Amino acid sequence: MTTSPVFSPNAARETPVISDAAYLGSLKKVTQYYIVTALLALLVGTLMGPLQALNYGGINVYDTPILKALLKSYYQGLSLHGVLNALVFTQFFISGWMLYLPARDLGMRINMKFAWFTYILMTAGLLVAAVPLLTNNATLLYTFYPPMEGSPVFYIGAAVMVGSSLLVVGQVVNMWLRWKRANPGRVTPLVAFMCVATWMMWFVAALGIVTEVVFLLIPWSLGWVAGVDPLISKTLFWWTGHAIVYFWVLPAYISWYAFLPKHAGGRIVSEPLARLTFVLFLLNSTPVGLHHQYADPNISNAWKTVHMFLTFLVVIPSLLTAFSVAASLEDAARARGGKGLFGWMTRLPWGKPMFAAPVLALISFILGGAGGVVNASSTFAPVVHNTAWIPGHFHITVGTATTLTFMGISFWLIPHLTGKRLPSVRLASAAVWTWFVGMMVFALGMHWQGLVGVPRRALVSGAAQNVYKEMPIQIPQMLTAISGMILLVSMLLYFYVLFRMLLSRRVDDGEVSSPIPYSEVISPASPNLAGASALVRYTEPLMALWGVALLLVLLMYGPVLARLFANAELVPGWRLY
Ligand code: HAS
Ligand code: CU1
Repeated sequence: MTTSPVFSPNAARETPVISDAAYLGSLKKVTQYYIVTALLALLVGTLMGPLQALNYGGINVYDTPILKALLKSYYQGLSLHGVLNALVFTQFFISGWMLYLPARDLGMRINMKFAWFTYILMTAGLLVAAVPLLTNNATLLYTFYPPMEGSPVFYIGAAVMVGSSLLVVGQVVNMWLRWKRANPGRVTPLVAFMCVATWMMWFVAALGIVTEVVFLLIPWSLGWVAGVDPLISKTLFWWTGHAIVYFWVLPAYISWYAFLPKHAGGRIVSEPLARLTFVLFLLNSTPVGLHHQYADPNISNAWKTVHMFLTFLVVIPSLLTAFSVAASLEDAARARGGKGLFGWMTRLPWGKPMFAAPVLALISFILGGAGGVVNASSTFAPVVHNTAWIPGHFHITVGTATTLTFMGISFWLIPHLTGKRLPSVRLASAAVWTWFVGMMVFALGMHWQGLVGVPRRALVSGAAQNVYKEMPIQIPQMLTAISGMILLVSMLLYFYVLFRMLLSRRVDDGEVSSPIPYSEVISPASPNLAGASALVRYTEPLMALWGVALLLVLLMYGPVLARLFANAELVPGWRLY
């Protein structure tokens, strides 16, 4: 007698097989190009990091002869650091990650010519923007607020780079719609669902910055119009600028929900809940940007307050994630015999870098998220706004929650894509733990200095800055300087492991030796809409939800921008560098 395997809805998803080896190879190659370009940007960007940390440690290295030859100023170093890490590293990594995942999850063919074209266009935009950045013609920091003016080449390159990401949106949404047509009545698999929702959110978010750069900054920097209204530009910037932080962190959420349970040895708690989280982010990520502008004139307090409450609402999907991912971890630990209220945590595989990286990232995000709620509260905001507290906040959100998770992903994704092997688990682990410790110490030093009143984006270590010598900041300054050195060690370890891996010999095709780490599920979504719960049915129509997201942001920004346009005042540009 033979028994056929029983299909279990709780089983881990099997990646649909792609039999066309040439196509699969090309898909993997383009993904690898995105990821490696991203990591090269991270390498250059993070090299600048210790310089900024030393500045906030009271040590001015920008005056040393070597740096003077390479960088014109502290501000050029800071601009490179911010643009390369926050804008370039993230966008390239995410474009590769969230193109590859849905293509594999849905088993759909994508047009590889278009995929390569998009990669090349994005890279061309980056290279064009890099020229003025490196030659001190776009020392504008990563927010490039006008009336500070840079070379038009910078704005054009940046527009091409960001615009290319919208082509990826088109390609992924198109692939999903084709899958829907081929599979009527089916529920979109979770990973693809999360990717599509994130790309849709990014499209709604990107409209602000694209409008700003294409219609305001490029014509102005080319001298076609007399001036620019700084407040309109800044408002369009933060339309995108808040939601971009979710564009950076949701790809990490995807790995926390879908893959971390597997690394831990546990299960996804609930697919319907994960879908709800992503729909809440799709709807609510963008209409909150005024929490960056509490101090700005000509925006009414009423609208600032509305955006504040909407910000508090967008915390909810992060809290859902916190509870659900913590439950996955507890499930894993108890399955390995973990006991007690907290004792189970000792049973988690802390020595495994693919596990430790995302979990340490999550731990840092508890503090980063709590700090975010402080920033968003209009009563606290005046205390922390524009102080060193803010870089403290974003180094434990994008700098750790996102970056450390992406490092962890690279330890399995690069072997998966290239068929090579992670050369050293110990060194990879050391990189992960030192990144976590370095960032926690950095965040402590910077939050502390911010509370004392040290401003952000200032050459506080400069010889003329005597005022800081009087402040009680010796201890946090010391912590900040030390953290920069810990992070330098971490970076060297990480890139050593990465390059050794990339330069090693290919062993196989990576499909079996390093598969996509799908996890088992405790509470799965039914594969068919007919049998699915209400939560699954209401979250499935992403096209309609996309429309609602767009409408919401128009409602929450329309009146604010209308008033700004009615009072527009064009001012000429400045070059302060
Ligand atoms: Fe923020 C400024 C508010 C999240 C990044 N933010 C910034 C800037 C950046 C940034 C780059 O309201 C600087 C911009 C500039 O240059 O001016 N932020 C928030 C709020 C959230 C938030 C309310 N931020 C992020 C994320 C970022 C990011 C995510 C990047 C990825 N932020 C602000 C505000 C400002 C701001 C103001 C302007 C400040 C000013 O004055 O200029 C929320 O989304 C946070 C919600 C998150 C949580 C945490 C949930 C915890 C989780 C972890 C669970 C842990 C587990 C591990 C499961 C509530 C999910 C357990 C472990 C075991 C071992 C068991
Ligand atoms: Cu924000």
